Amino acid sequence: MQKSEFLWGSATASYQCEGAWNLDGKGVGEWDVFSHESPLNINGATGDVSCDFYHHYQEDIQMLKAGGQNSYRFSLSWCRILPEGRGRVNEEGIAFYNRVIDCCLENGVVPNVTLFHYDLPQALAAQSGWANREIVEAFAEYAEVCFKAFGDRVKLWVTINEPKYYAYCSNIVGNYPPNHKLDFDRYFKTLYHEALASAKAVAVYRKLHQDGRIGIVHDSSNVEVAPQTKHPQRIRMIADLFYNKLILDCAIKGELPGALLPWLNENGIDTSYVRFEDSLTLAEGKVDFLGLNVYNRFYITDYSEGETEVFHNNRGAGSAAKEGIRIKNWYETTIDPSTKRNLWGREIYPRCMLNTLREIRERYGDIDIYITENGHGCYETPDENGVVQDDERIEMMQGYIDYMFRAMEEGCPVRGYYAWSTMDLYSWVNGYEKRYGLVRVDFEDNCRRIPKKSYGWYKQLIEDFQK
Ligand code: BGP
Repeated sequence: MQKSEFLWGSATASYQCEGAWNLDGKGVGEWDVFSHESPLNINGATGDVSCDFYHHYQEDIQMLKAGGQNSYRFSLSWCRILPEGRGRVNEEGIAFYNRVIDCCLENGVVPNVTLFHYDLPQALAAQSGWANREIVEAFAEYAEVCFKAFGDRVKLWVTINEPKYYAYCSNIVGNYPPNHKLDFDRYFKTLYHEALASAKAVAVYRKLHQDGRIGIVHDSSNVEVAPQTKHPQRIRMIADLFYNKLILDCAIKGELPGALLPWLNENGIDTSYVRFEDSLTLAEGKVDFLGLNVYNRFYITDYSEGETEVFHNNRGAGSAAKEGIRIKNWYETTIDPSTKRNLWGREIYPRCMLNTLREIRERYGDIDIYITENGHGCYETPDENGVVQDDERIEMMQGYIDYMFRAMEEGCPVRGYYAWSTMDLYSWVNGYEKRYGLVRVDFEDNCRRIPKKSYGWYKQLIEDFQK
């Protein structure tokens, strides 16, 4: 691969940035209902307006280009395109994404488009969402509408963003809709249906012969076992099955991990929905590439006594809540005293970039990889000139990127890197105080955009790489 072919970009997701939640025929999404009505929306923030990408997309794409970036990763809102989740197509939704895609191409920016990034149409959520097998067909239909509408210009597709993290927050932590807590049956069922839906969409894409590439995005969940753990191999195997293997084996190898069903049965977890013919669906739906969102690792140790519990901090600095999980007879996440954490309790661990890339290569061979997200969330105050001097973000991202370069030197086929996020936007349940953007958004002043120090740093890094 030529250096000039490497994709350097940044990423957003529809619900987190578009706003325009009820404009131009958009249907209602699960997150609209949650953010408007649920007492579990603890920060009270919604994506109703967010940074109003719907009306600022030209400015955002031009700014991305001016920052030296040659690709933009974004997602489509399922209910903007199919307001009821299935059936009727909203032509105004199609027209909006046509404008966004054309604007990318006019600016020499490669669109990297995700079909599903957490925002399920409410009509489908009301029928048990991802826990209902019907979703698999519904997703394949939606994918076909998108491929036919945009596939002449979009050549890089992602089926689902972070199937695992979405299933985890919706069914184990309970902070994402539909807010089930510690529901292991529903967690695995959701993941299984996501794996099948992704495979079906890949098969639809191949059938249409559109001459592009299609992948899936996994939130990299590299497992490391703490010293003094009594059963390191056993708990590593369990944590890998829990976090990684279902999605990765299905998407890359086209099959369920061999150990999965016996292990679920042994643990009394429902598998009655698994059908023999699904193995054919998975075999026909292998991806062309893997996207990895790289933020942290899972640092674990034994846990045999005490109850199963989960902790999450969606309030940041104002909260004493921890981050982690304890699963009886499996393992618990623990703290490595030598590393730092952000104010939401997440470990900052740049080396997980290298460890993840090595592990994927060892397990799955030379599948092409895009780092589809990497970034740093923090509270920010602009200086007297209105500019955010986000040295902390720069230092952190540089650390992860250096480890990415090291993996590439070892031969790991990384094809692109996307910063999370293009500009400040809604952070799921955390609201707007936790900022990730390379560009600041002044939510109090008509969503005015002001590049941060990291925007210039990223531009320079890209230029240096391309020399
Ligand atoms: C990833 C999601 C993104 C984004 C990011 C930061 O898991 O794909 O949508 O939100 O994490 O997460 P948060 O905003 O919760 O800090």
